[in-house]
Parts: sequence; C-alpha cells; structure tokens
Amino acid sequence: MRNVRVGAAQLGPIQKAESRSHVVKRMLALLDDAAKQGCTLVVYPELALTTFFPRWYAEDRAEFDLYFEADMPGPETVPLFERAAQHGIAISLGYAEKTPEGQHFNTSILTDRKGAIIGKYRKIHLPGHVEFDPERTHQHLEKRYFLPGDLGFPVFHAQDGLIGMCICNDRRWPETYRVMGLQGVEMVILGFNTPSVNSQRNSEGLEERLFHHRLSLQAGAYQNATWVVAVAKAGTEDGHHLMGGTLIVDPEGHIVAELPGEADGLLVQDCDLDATRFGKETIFDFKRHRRIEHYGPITAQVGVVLPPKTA
Ligand code: ING
Repeated sequence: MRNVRVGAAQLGPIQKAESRSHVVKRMLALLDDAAKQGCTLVVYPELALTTFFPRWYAEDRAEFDLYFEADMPGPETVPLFERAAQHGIAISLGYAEKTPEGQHFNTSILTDRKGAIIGKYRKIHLPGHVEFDPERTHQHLEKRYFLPGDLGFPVFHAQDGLIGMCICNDRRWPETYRVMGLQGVEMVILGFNTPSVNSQRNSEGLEERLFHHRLSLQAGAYQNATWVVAVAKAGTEDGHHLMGGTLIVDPEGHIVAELPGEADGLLVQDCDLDATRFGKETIFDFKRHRRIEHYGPITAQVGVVLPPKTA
C-alpha cells in the first residue's frame, strides 16, 4: 500500500482585476485545509494565478506579459512554496511561463514535500486559434500567446511513486496518457480552464462538456492503469463561465470523488498507487500485448491520410 492523500484544490473565478497576492491568499487557505486533512500532495488548476486571459484578444502580445511569471516561485508565490514546505506538502500549480529567452509557455510544476521544484511540464496540445475569429462568440487564443510545450510528457519519481503532469486540452488526447503510461505513470495530475459555452457549436452545453471531460479522464486512467487527478478553475470570470468538474479517477477508470460547485474548494482522496498494479500486470501489460509494428501512423503523420480508392 503506497498511499498518497491528494488534495485537489479547485479555484473559483479569478477576475481580471484580481491581484496575484489575493489569489495566493485563496490558495494558502486551501493549502492549510489540506494540511489539516493530512494531504501530502495538493494540485492547483491550470493558469492558477490569473484570470484565463487567452479568452481576450491583444493585437500586441507583449500587452499580456503582465499575466506571465518570469520566476517560479516569484515574489508573490514564495509564501505558497514556504507554507507548503512548512506543512510537508508537495504542490503542483499551473502558470503562464516567460523564459529568460522570452519564450511563452502554459506551464505546470511539481515540487517535493520540502518545496523544491522536481518537475516541469509545458502544455503541448493548444486548442483554439491564433488570430481574432469574428465567427466565434468567444475567442480561445492559446495558440496566440503560448508556444507548444517542448519538454515532452515527462514522469517524475515523487510521493514514493511515478507522477506525471498534463494540462487541460492535453487530457482529451490519448497520446498524452500513453506516453506517460509507457514510463509507468501511476498518477497523472492536471489542471483545466474549460469554457462551458462552445464558441462554435451552441448546441454543446455544459452537460455535454462535462460528459466529454469525464469520458476523456476515465479513458486515460483505465487504458493506462493510472490515477488521474483533474482540478478546475471554475465560475464566471468577467462574464465568461468556466465549468467545474474537479474529480479523481482510479486506475480502473471509476470516478471516486468529484467536487460540486464552482467556488474555491478542496477534494481530498486517498490514492493507493499499488492499485495500479493489477491493470499494469494484466490487461494493460504493455510489453506483453502491444504490437508497435502496426502503430506507425500515430507518429508518422499529423492529420488524416485517406486510404487509396480500390478500382
Ligand atoms: N480549454 C478547453 C479544454 O480543452 C476546449 C478548450 C473546450 C476544447 C471544449 C474543446 C472543447 O478543456 C483549455 N484551456 O484547453
């Protein structure tokens, strides 16, 4: 039994006007609650320090540099890392990263229980578009403000097990989980900011969004025999609604805990990493069952290549 008591720390809305230090105060309250409940790992959402700014269009990208962190921890986030170390809790949080070379990524980090960063991930699957799209009721401009991640899907030795990270849209792509599954991942942790209104298909409502969210997480967990922890930034930010759906999936694909509502909240769950053994040693014993000689197209091509027409 290798138990990890996880605290999924959902954040409610962050308005454009809200300061980082005020957001950090909200995060500290969740961290203190997690300490009271004996958590050893706390997972915060994607872009946890600011409003979901990729919903806005800026002609000059530099206008949005105020949403990026040049350092992690930076002046406003040091208190978070210090409190986590005092509690002996590892944290994972998502933020907009600006590198010394001036590159911009949608990033998440993982610390050990002493507050040292032991892992970093940069979001690979960026949804939406680059230019302002007048056809859309809502803009989704992550491709405008972020580069695709350049770190792959790494898995880290942490919490006496193997932990990997992904971010939001990554959770919809099976490749995300499989690359980590091929490194033996036992827990995938991720944050998300998911608009509840579909900017292109008004028919897709909140329930449909939540269905696809759960479907993606449960499939990824089951097909790779791993825990999955997904943490929302939720609620209405300057009139734009983000769905909730903070939840934890076990290695058999069952949702074992889900946080209701769209406010700041902590979902605590004991996750036995040894519960991944059965799946990894039977149905999804990759070395015994996979036939990679037939999987070529998955990395040989980006889009669809139609089969030749028979005469
Ligand atoms: N947000 C959304 C997500 O993947 C999206 C974008 C919403 C894509 C709904 C498809 C359908 O959850 C981010 N930030 O990736």
